[in-house]
Amino acid sequence: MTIFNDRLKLLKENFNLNASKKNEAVVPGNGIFLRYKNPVLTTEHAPISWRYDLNPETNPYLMERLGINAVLNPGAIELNGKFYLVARVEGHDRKSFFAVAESDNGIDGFAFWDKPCVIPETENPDTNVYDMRLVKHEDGYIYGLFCTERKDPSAAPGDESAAVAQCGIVRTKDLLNWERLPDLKTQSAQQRNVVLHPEFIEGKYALYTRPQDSFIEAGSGGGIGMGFTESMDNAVVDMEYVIDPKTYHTIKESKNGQGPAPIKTEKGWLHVAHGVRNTAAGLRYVLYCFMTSLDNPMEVTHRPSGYFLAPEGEERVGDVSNVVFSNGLIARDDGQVFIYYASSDTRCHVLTTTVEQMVDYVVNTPEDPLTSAGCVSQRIELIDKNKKFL
Ligand code: M1P
Repeated sequence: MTIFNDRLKLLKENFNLNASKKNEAVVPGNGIFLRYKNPVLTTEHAPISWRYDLNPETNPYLMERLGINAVLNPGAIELNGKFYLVARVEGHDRKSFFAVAESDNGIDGFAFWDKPCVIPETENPDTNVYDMRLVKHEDGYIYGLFCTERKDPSAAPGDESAAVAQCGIVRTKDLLNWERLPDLKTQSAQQRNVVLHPEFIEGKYALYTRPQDSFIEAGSGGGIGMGFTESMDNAVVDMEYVIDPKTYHTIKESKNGQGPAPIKTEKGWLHVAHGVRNTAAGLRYVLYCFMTSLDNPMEVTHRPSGYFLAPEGEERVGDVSNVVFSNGLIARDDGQVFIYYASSDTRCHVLTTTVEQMVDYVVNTPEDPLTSAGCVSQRIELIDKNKKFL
């Protein structure tokens, strides 16, 4: 009994210590956003009751029975002044599930609700679900679009890793009760990173998609697409129009994907997305931004060059190293912006900024000239303009 009691005391102390950790902005930052010292949500935030059998008779050593491997890629939403994340929680068993965590200030104090979300299944059960994008649509529902993964039925015998990724859809009013709708139907073999645009466009629901040929590779597909559906009760996109293609010798040369739903600003729809390139050390995921027109959300109006955020320091290491990925963002009425991102598929962080700063960054940062010579001229032009200020 003493092993059990001693361990339980230590586990509770550690949990409470982690839960009460205050966060701090890392100053001076880059003028675009502030990073924070601590991640906002990690495996350490998973309640003890999710991981341990707390009955001393059946678990005298107080062993961890159902471990949590990672807490990553959270969708985000503000409701009644509170910050909610719907995180992807991955068990030691490699399966992910969704769980809601809430905080009063969005930068620390995130606590998981008592139990993970119960997401109903369709007649074709999901093997794995992940990366939910939450959107308050003007139709009055909160939609959660996520990736549903199932074994590829055409996998060769012995191939136990080939999978088909498609877009699963749920809706809710309270993040507690989730109504499952049929999966999105598109012409693409694989779909990940599907995001609902928050407003109707010409009376239709608009979706950002990512047509892709195979599970990992974009292949001849790729790019951020846009498609339209009459209804979300049986969502069908017949045509996907690529609005932001992957591009040779850039941070999105292998593939890219829409992050959270875009923010509506006076200058246009402001997007945060991820771009991927391949290296000798594997894929490198960074975040980048772009803006689309308010009149025509399929038209990209601004493309600041390079990345907005790349993994730094300990963010560079984890289950899938050299990755930052974002599918959650909260833009408050007072102009403050909280961008949630995960590093290396392992833990969740926050960046804070404002709509004003983001718009300035996107509108006034020059575009990538796409060649070394072009980049040199661009930099010399900046240096020359700066001379009178030195
Ligand atoms: O491992 C990095 C990311 O890989 C996938 O993103 P994409 O579809 O753009 O390749 C997703 O599995 C994502 O969850 C993961 O973070």
